[in-house]
Amino acid sequence: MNRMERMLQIAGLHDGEGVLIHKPSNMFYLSGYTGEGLVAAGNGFQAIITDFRYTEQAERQAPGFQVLMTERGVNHAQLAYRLFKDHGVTHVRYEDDQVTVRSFDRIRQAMPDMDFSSLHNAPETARRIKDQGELDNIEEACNISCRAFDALLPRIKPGLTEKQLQIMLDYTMLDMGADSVAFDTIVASGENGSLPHAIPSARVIQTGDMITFDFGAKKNGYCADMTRTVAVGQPSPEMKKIYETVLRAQEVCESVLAPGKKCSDIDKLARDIIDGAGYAGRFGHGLGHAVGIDIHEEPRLSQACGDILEPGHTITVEPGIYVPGLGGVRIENTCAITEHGARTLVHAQKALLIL
Ligand SMILES: [Mn+2]
Repeated sequence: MNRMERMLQIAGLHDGEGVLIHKPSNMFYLSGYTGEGLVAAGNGFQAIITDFRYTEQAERQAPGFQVLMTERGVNHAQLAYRLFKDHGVTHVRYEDDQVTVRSFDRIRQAMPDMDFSSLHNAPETARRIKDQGELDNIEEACNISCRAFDALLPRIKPGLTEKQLQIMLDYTMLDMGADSVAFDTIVASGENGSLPHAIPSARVIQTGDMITFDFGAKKNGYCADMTRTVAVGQPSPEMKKIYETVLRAQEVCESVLAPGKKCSDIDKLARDIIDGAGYAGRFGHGLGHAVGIDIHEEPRLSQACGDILEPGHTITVEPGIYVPGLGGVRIENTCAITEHGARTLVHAQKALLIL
C-alpha cells in the first residue's frame, strides 16, 4: 500500500468521495511535490493541480500523479471539480484546519452540487508512523546538525554576539549538506536563556555565560531538532544546579521511551524531577514533540497528550528550566521509537561543556 492508499484508508474514504489536500507538508508526503497548488484524489485517481510555473516540476517530482494546469478563467477549484465529476465524486473531504474561509468560498462556488466534510487530519495520522526512508532522512539531518555544532564549539568565544553565533551555525549546517535550516535557530546567552524561544540578538557573549543553542538542519524535506546549552567559562553554582537538574530529567525520560508508554506519563516524569529540585513553574512547555516533514508533529510529550508511543514514532525529549533575570538551560535530543525501546538520533555530548 502506498502513502496515498494508506491515507485514504485512514480517512475511511467511501466510493463517491474525494479529497483535497492544501497543506504543503501533506502534499509533499503524499506525492513528493514541493511546489504550490493542491492535490485532488480519490479511490483510483490522484492529481496535482497547479499553474504554469510548477507543471514541469510536478511531473518530475510526482510521476504517478496526473498534473493539471490552471489557465485564464479556469482556477484550481474548477479543475478539481472536473476531475471529481469524471470519477463520480459527490462528496469532498478537505483540510478544515488549513483552507481559509475565502478559499473555501471559492471551492464551494466552483462545486455547487458537492457535499463537504472534514478530512480529520488523516494525512497527519498517516505521517505519525515514519518509514525507514523517512527515518534515514531525519537521522541524516540530525547528523549534519551534530557535525555543524561540533565545528562551532571551538569558535565560541566571549566578544561574539548571539547573532554572529547563529550565522556561523546556520552557515556550517548549509555547508555540511543541509538543504535549509529546519526552523529559525535559537541562540540565547546569559539572562536571555530564560526565554525558551529567544531571538538571537546583539548581546555579546561574556565569560560565565551559559548559551542555549536550539537548531536543526533540514535534509530531503525532513527536519532535525536538537538543543544544547554550553558554558563559556565557569558558570555560577545556581546555573550548574539548573544544568544538572535538566540533564537528569532529559536522561531519565529518554531512557524510558518505548512502545506502549503514555506520552503524558513521560512528561510527568520530567516535571516531577524539575519540580522536586525546587523549580516548580519554571518548566512551562511540553517535554517534546514528534519531528518529520514539519518540525512539530504529533504525538507530543505533554500533560495533555494521552497518546501511546509506537514503533516508527519520532519524539524529542527537551526539558528546560527558565529563571527570569538569571538564565536558562534546555537539553534536547530527537529520538526514534523502535520495536523494543528507542534510540537517539542526536549524538552530541550532553554532559556540561565548559568552553
Ligand atoms: Mn524541539
